[in-house]
Amino acid sequence: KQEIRLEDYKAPVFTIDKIDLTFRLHDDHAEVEARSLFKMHGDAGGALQLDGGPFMDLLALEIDGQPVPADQFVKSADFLQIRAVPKTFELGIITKVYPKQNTRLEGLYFSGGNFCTQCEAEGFRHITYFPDRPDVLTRYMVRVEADKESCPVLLSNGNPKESGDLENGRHFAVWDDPHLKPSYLFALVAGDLACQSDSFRTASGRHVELNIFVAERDLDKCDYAMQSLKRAMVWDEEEYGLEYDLDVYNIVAVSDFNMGAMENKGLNVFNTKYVLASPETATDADFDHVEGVIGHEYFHNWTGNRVTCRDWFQLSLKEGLTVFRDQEFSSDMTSRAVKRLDDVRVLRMLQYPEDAGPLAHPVRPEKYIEINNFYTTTVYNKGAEVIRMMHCIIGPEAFRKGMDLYFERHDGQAATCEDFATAMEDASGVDLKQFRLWYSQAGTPKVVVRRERDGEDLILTFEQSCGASPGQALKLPYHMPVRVGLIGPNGGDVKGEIEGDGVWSSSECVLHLRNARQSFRFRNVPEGTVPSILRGFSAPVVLDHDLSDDELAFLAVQDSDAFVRWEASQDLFSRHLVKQVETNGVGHLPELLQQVFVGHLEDKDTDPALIAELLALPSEIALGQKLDVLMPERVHVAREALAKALAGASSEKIIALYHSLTAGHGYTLDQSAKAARRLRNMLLTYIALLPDGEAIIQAHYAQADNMTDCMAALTLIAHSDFAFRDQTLADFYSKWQKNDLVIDKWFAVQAQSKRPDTVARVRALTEHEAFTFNNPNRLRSLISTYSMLNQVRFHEKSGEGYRFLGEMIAKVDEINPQTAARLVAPLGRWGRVEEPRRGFMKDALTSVLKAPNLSDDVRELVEKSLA
Ligand code: B3K
Ligand code: ZN
Repeated sequence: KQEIRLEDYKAPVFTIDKIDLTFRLHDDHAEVEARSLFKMHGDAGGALQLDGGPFMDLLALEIDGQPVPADQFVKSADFLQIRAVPKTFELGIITKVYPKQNTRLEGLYFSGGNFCTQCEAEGFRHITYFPDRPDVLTRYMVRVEADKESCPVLLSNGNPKESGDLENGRHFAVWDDPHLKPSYLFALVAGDLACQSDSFRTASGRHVELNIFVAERDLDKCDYAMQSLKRAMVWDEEEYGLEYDLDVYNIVAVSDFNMGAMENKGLNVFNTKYVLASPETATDADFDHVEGVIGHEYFHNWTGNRVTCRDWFQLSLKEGLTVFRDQEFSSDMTSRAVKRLDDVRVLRMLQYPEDAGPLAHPVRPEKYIEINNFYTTTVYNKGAEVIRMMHCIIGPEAFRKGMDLYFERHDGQAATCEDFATAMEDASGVDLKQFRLWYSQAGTPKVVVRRERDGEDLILTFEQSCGASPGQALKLPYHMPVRVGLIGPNGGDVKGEIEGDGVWSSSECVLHLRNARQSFRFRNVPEGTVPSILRGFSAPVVLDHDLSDDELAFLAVQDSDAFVRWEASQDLFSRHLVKQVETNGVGHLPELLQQVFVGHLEDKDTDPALIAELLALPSEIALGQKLDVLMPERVHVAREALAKALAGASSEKIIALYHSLTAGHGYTLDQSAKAARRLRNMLLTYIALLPDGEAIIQAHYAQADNMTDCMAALTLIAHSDFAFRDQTLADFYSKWQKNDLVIDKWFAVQAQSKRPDTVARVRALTEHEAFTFNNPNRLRSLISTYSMLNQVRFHEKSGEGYRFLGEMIAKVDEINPQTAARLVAPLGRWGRVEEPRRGFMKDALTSVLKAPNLSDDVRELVEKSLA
């Protein structure tokens, strides 16, 4: 497959006024008739090339009702070219496809007894021949015909127009989407689905029918998704003045799905994981994810659908922006401070390694071989940080004006990241020329800040740099917003006076860092004041500061900014742990760490959910990132030792707080009940390290009346040597074996276990009766959890973890290339480890390349990972 380049972009030479699609669905195949009205512009030379795929048959090809003679067109595995077409014409195509044989889950496929589609990014070309690119927008009218008994529900985009019975027990439905859309937003669903309905009245009075379609047995698990949808609809009206624009909003949950969900116009298709939730089967984190993803897909209706992308290089235009919108929505629905920590943690755990490794690419990539490989954490999560920085730089009011201007200019169009930045610039009057480097340069910038006293003044000097990444040796300095506060000697924000580029609000200021080296002078700063730097994680960078341990301990307790408070605690723990790892020591527990830890335990004024995070030690992955060479075993041992020492030193306080949170807490989904569970389950991780921990964990498991508490205990049990370990896992399995999403958790806890036998157990689990290579959720729950989240057990010195992953990639690739490609990244991190691990990782990659019929998806990532 050929590399596609941003610089080669050419606008289409035609428009399509409308397309009429008829789907005749049958048990073992589907026939698709497409009639499109083409208008050619200028002199295109008379030829027309359409995208296609290798898995469909062409049954008929007509222009204005006349068959196109065989010598007048060429068909290959991925396109159809008609030699000469008139200026305007109706193109008629009939194709035949095989949904039940489609294990790639792209195009039209069959999942859990239902037909469904996935067209982003390039799935529509596997349904019919079409210019399958996001800048070709047209009007869709879709007729679906199927057997009435097996497929009572027939859905497509837009509004329902007509339906009725046909001969032979068949029936049909016609759907009309009045909004122009690109082919990637097309969707069809047909099957035997139950439905939960509700309704919504928009601010301007439009009545919208809301439906969530699921398997009959899951009908009792849709409430939270429905409530989340209505909350998202209200939020977008209030925050952005954006209303829904059709008469119906349909959501369908399917169990075999390559990603989280898909924002098809008026017909979102969701992974069941992000729709189904009940207290017995879903954790609090699952509920939050349902709300976030429901919001995300809903917000795409404007940022993605009404304004779409000109080409796939602009993917972050819709994804970065929509992630930013869903993060803000969740912040408003839950706790802003804790949500920010969760998002920063995800960014550092997933995006930073990507940005530092062989697969690094800019938020707006410049070339790709397989576009599905670019639905990355860089495009999504770093893309959201880019939007967040613009929001910080120009301020919330100008940002809202910029959004209005963006919709005013580009509604109904396919736009670019440049268009978005220009709208923000025009609305705010702020020059974002230098800021645009965030779109084009890859890599995580490093910012070093040093302090200096000059009489009464404090001077902060910042130095920014960014290491080389593939194809980009040298980087220019970024424009980054650095939120800074000053914490006075007695705690509390000090209002400062600043010289140069930065304005104080009540308690802080935003410094605009633009140069490689830049100083800021703060006037009349009292002795003993500690700067609070990068509040709210205002720029996605790695920060290096010169604060002492005592100053970190001070900020960990006193800072009014939750992010800096948390970060100071984490830094304090990390400093100690990195020293332990580097010296291979398991030293005593430093007094200061214990004091800070106890301070958090005794803090009665802070949200318990935030306390839980303040008490958490940095993850093994986060610690690994702080080392020049990853030493996975030492990291694991040092972290366990510190946790054990902290637990031991405060055991009574921990157990008392744990029990105080148990009392009087019936299960609810209120923020306060969720926060209490979060803290209580964090305390349980320390209790697990105490001599009498076993009994408490066993009781916690036995008494759990919800999945959050149940999983908290089961995770610890899966790590342990407790005598009841195997029996508990077996009981859990038999209790939940009919619930796929819960069984995914059962696989995941075992994949996360730090026990030395984990790699062998994970391998054995691939032979388990409940394991299947055909379901992406199941693959991720076992294989991705193991290879991405279990650092110490994946990096077994024997190389067994790497070999296992290599074998799995090759095996999954035969079934589902997109999902196989998503397993590759951990093997590309060989630059972080020493021999013999390094060689074993490269061997595993090389062995994947030897697989027969390797997909372009996997090949692209493996080759880049080896480079
Ligand atoms: N836009 C889809 C992602 C499609 C991925 C195709 N490989 C989901 C989302 O971001 O909302
Ligand atoms: Zn999205």
